[in-house]
Amino acid sequence: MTLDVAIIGSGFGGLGAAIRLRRAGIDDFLIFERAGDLGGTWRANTYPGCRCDVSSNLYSFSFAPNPEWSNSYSYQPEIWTYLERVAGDFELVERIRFHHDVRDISFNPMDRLWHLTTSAGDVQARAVILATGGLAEPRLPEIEGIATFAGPLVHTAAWDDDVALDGKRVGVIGTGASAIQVIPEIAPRVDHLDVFQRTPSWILPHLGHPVKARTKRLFRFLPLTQRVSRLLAYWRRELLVLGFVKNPTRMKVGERQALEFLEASVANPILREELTPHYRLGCKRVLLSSDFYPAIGRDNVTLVTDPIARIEPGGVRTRDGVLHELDVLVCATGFYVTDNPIGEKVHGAKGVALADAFRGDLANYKGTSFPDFPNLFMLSGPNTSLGHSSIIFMLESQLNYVAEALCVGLARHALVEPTREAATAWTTQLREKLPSTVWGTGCASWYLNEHGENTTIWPDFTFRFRKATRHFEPRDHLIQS
Ligand code: N01
Repeated sequence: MTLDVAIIGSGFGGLGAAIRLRRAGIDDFLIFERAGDLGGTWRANTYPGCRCDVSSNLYSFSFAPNPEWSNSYSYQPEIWTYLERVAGDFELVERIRFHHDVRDISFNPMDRLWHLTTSAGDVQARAVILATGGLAEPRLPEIEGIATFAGPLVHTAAWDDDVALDGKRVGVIGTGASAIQVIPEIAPRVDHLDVFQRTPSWILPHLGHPVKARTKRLFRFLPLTQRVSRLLAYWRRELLVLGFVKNPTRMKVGERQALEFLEASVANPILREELTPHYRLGCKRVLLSSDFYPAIGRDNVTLVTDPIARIEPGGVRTRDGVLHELDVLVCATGFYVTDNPIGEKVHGAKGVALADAFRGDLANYKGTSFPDFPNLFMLSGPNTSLGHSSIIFMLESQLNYVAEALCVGLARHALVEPTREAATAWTTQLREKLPSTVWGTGCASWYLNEHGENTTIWPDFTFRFRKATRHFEPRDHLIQS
């Protein structure tokens, strides 16, 4: 089978790509999905409390508003349902090949096709859109003895509802975005909860609230009002760039707010000190939660700040020699981001692995395409994630460029790839800019690659990225017919 376009992944990126291709008149595509259902990260992350920290009106496709959001910041089940509805409305379900785990994607210069090896057969395509997402591969911590733990061990992104927590001694490793959502949900159910914190997070109160019936009615009957609400949310978030990027010392305003919130939430001064971050707000992702601090203050919850020495069959032993005895261990320890395994599976015209793009050794063009990877486009590619706003805005921006590039390539039976000069210019200007941003102020975060370079975050206003990707620039590309 030879397709015009193979799309890998059926989350926001893959579905958005399919819709954008159709709008551009490209209809010979299939979506390959390793799981048995669509939705990507919003299908996979089913841990209790999973919720988006960008408001619902902004965290949705611009072309598919949802007047029925029940909360101003949606929980995972509703976002997943939204994606299923979008896939149905745009007649995409029949284009998805479920249980197709893509194991290799290699370009063959002889037939000028991409050859895909999947768990359910091989496919060729003239073009490939990687929509596998940045937060797709759960990372278990590399802690000595982790495999010896005798009880159930679950990662938040591979939650197992069958693991009993009620009345058990449970440990959670991590205090990042997933941890601060799951901890308040499970703390009242368990006998005792040990929270293993390596680095405290900056936390601000969550502003989410149920959406009133009359607001939903308004959005339904006057769709413009929902667009205005989205626009306001968008611009409020763009203002954050003034601190994140332009002048990180401005983040002190947010730090004061967060410290006041901590002080109001946690009475015990020792616990408060343990929860106080000592790096610039924004350097790691800023978290929103109104129930994490109260959960940590519960009688059946212990914040463990002594570093973990190893994991043993009976629990977690910290460096002070204490064994924290556990029945269940929850790892809220994040994802392989800069070292996303998909990069090792994709090989371009010269046999080089795409993973090199993330290691910083290969220049990229607008976070989306790469020299020597003809007709291959990556959504959520290098430096297209956000610390301050909605990734959906970035995906839709990338797709404007991808759709125009594919129209040129497919119409002329041509191979399209960025020139080395254009890719180098793009990558260099970002590298020069990033060290002076908040993400370069000296904390360890998952935004940084193994060399300490930020290959994850877009360091500017998102409307600048929208402008940069609005059109395909022929002079920046090699077009080989
Ligand atoms: O992962 P994380 P996450 N020993 O990498 C700790 C999105 N998301 O799944 O900070 C001990 O943030 C690690 O400690 P440290 C969002 O983009 C969004 O929580 O490295 N601890 C940290 O505390 C988010 O940023 C939402 O010192 C270890 C935690 O584990 C991204 O997903 C909700 C350790 C990992 O935190 C990832 O979030 C959920 C070790 N060996 C996720 N290894 C919302 O929209 C790691 N840790 C709200």
